[in-house]
This record gives sequence, C-alpha cells and structure tokens, in this order.
Amino acid sequence: MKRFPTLLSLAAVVLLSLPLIACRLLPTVVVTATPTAPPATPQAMVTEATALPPTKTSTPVPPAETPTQVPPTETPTPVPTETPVPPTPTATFTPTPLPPSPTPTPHIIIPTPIITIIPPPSPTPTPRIIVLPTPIIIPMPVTVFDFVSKANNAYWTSGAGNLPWLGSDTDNRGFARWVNNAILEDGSTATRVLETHPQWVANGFIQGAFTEVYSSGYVVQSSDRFVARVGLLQGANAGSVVFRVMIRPEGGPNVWIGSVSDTYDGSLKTMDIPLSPWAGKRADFILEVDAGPSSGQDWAVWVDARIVH
Ligand SMILES: [Ca+2]
Repeated sequence: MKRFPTLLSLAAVVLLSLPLIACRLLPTVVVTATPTAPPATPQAMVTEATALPPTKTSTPVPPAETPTQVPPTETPTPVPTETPVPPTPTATFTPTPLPPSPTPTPHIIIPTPIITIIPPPSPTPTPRIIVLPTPIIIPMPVTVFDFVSKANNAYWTSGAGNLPWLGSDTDNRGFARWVNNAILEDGSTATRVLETHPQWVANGFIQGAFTEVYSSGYVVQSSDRFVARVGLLQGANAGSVVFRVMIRPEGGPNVWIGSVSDTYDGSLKTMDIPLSPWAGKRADFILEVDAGPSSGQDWAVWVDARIVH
C-alpha cells in the first residue's frame, strides 16, 4: 500500500510538469485556472486513503503556476561610433632627376711654380722708415788762410819799431805770441790763440803784416770773407782795445775793411767782412790792435782769424 501513493506522487509531478513544459514552448500563454480545492497533504491523503477507498476522480489540480515575469528587456546602450580619422597623407618622395652630367672638359694642367718663402730671422726687428726733413745744405766754408797758425810768418811792428816773433809778455814795445789753452774773458778755453799786445803807451798799437797771403798767389774770390772772433784773456779787467783789419790789394789802395771794440765785458766779438769788392785781385792783410787811452791789461787775443771761401 505504500508504493501506490508514491506512484501517485510521480504521476502528479508529471501532470504538473506538463503545463510548465507547455509554457516553455508557449511563453506568452498565461494560465489563469484557479484550484477548486486546497491540495491535500500526503499525510491527509494517507489518512483519507485509510478511511476512504481511493478514487480516480479525485486527481488533485496542480497549483497554478505563477506567471513568470519576463525580465524587462535591457535597453542597449548605444555604442558611440568612433569618428574615422582620415588617413594621414604620407609624404611621397619624388626623386629629383639629376642633371645630365656635362660633357667633361679637357683639363689643361699648368704647372704651379714653387714659391719658397724664406722667413725673416726672428731677432731682427722690423725696419722703420724714418722720414727725415729735407736737409738744408750749408756748405762748410773752406779756410783759405789761417792768420793764427801763420802768425809766425807775419811782420810785427809797433810804435817802437820791428818786433820779434814770439815776443815776451814783459816787452813794453808790445809783443805778439801764441797762447795755448788760453782761458778767455767769457770763461771758455781755446786751444791756441794769437795774443797781440800794443805798445805800453797811450794810443799805442801793434801791427802784423801777413805778406804770405800775397806771396802764396792767393786771388780774392767773390765769395771770400774775412772772419774772426776776438776778445780779452781772462783777468784783463782794465783792458780795452780796438781790433782792426786792413786789405792791401794789388795796385791799391789800402783799406781798413773792419774794426771792432772790446772791453772786459765777458763776451767775445766777431768780425765777418766780405771781400767781394776785391774779387780777382791779389792782396795781403794787416791785423792791428789799438790801445786807446790806456794800454793797461790790453791782453788782446785773436781766437780765430781766417779768410774763408
Ligand atoms: Ca785799452
């Protein structure tokens, strides 16, 4: 008796499953059947079966299946369509056609000269170009006759008559002599001077006739001059004299051509006398010193006396 309820249960399950299967096949059919009686529990059925004989008409109605709710259809999210990126144009390399190669020109090979550069020696400084001013050419005068160095050949006289050459500084007739390394009134020293002291009297004088100029054959040139520097020796404080020069040209007359006075003033005097008036003539000269009112300390000297050309 226990197997029978089990078979019934299986049959009930199959019956109940049929609508479900039908619903699967027909999803839109909704079953609205309402059960007429509540299902009996197996225990009750067992109890009823015990009390009443089972009938085949009392087939329990399977419970209505709760309609299956169809899940809402999910709205598909629109997928943004990607904007197509235009393809980047690819740089295309177009090869530049090469110019046609020129016709090769025949080369003329000229041999290059070999230049050897000789470096200057380093220690030698760069030479400078010094521009000098235009020189002023002053012709040095040529000495035609030197009265100082030829004084020994002159004829010396004074108011007392002829005087010896290389007189003595103690001769009161006057005297003529050379003085070497003479210290002059201006403090300078001359290698050799001609001292001519007049006679030791007031207005005394001394003369030297340089006839050698004439006897040497000298002829005056137009550019000749007589030049001299005269003065007193150092210490001749009371000295005061006059230097004079005479030309004695051929055929005369004799002429005093120059004179210069000097006192002990610390400076020498100069004479520069042109001889052009006697150009072309032979001549000689006389040098004279006058004492003036006093002959005291008339230590008169010719530092330089020359005819220059
Ligand atoms: Ca004097």
